[in-house]
Amino acid sequence: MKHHFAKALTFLAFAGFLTINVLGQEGYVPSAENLENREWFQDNKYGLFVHWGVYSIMGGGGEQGIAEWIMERKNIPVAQYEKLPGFFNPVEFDAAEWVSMVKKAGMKYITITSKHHDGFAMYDSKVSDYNIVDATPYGKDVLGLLKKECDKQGIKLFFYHSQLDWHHPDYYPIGRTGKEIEGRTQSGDWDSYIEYMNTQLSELLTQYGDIGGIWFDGMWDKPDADWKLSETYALIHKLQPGALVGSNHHKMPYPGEDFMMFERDLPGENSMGFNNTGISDQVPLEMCETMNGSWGFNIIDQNYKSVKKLTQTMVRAAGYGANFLLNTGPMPNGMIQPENVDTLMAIGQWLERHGESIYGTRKGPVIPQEWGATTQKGNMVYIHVLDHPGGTLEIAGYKPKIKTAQFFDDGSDVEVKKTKEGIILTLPKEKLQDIDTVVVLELK
Ligand code: FHN
Repeated sequence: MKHHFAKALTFLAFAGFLTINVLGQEGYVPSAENLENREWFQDNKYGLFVHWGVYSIMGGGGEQGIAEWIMERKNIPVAQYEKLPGFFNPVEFDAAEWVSMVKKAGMKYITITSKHHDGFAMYDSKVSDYNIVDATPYGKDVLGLLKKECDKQGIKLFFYHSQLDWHHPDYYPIGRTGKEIEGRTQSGDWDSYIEYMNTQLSELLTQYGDIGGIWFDGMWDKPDADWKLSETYALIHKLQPGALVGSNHHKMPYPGEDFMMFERDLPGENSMGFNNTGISDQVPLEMCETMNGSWGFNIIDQNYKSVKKLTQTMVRAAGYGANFLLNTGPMPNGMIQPENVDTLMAIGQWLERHGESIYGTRKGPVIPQEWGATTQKGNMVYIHVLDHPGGTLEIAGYKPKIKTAQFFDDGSDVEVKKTKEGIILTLPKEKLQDIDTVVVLELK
């Protein structure tokens, strides 16, 4: 049945009735290395998202809600925006410092923008001079420097790569964003754009050794275009069979994608209005979140989420079996915003103490509820009580048999009663922790 359906689609596509543009890499079978990396990914749980580019110089232009989109939001003509690289000189950038901060934060990988929607490459690209090495006074390949340091300190590096491009002349017809930007292309060859993008991806996959994967974004700009995902995904998997491919297209994963991401929403939630597709049970999951309200550097955005809020979001994500990718927008001088460093260090301290209940776990026997979440590793179940006044906590739907139950923090016993619906825990008020009261259950 499936086979006939695929054949019919192929026929329609050849006959010109339909453009097959969303089916991904048909017939994709992940390599053993890829499957291993998916396990690594799920075990390691927590990474740093980095939105850094020439837009950082503008710091959002003094407006909330603007950062890496400033070219679009302020309709900066292409010719004027092209002056920005001339001012980009992040002399304080210190890859070793970034990576050791990441390690102290308890993060295990970094996902950094190799190119955002403005089309500027943050690495040494040979197919366009519109890159950090050729077009800025800084002249150094920050991705290369970061990769070397990541290798040294045992951190994996992923690249965020925007498929949407407000700068490239072959990104034509233009999509639904950036229509008012003066100087954008009036004609162009879409196939050449895809070739350009694939060549940049080949550079990213061959110039820096093994990378963690590619985090795509921007397909939503032209939902009906033929993105030739099959070609792009096959190329990536050929060059680095272990690299994980994911795309922020806000749909269920297409064949050839190795993980699924949720932007500023826990899996299954849809406060942003675009995460309404359900949760894949085929590939690892990841949720990304900002520390304030911006991805890139915004000089006035002081809307910082608390350490408690972010830690609890990470725990809830883990309760869905999802990774947490927490974002920072480095400043134009190359330093991480000090407020972000403080937050990262505080979450790191929590993880240093409670990491056992997060790293190496998968989602637990009960999906996240108002009161908290559960995670599981082998015969250990971790009940994360995040929001509860103390007293009795009924966990409906809990089934596994329990041998011992203890508070993670002081090892004292927890009273557990089995009921028809699940279990009831007794949580004396004095045992409650501000961020997360972890109860460890050893299973029979
Ligand atoms: O437009 C981008 C945005 O700038 C940022 O990169 C986020 C990160 O998930 N994704 C897009 C919006 O969906």
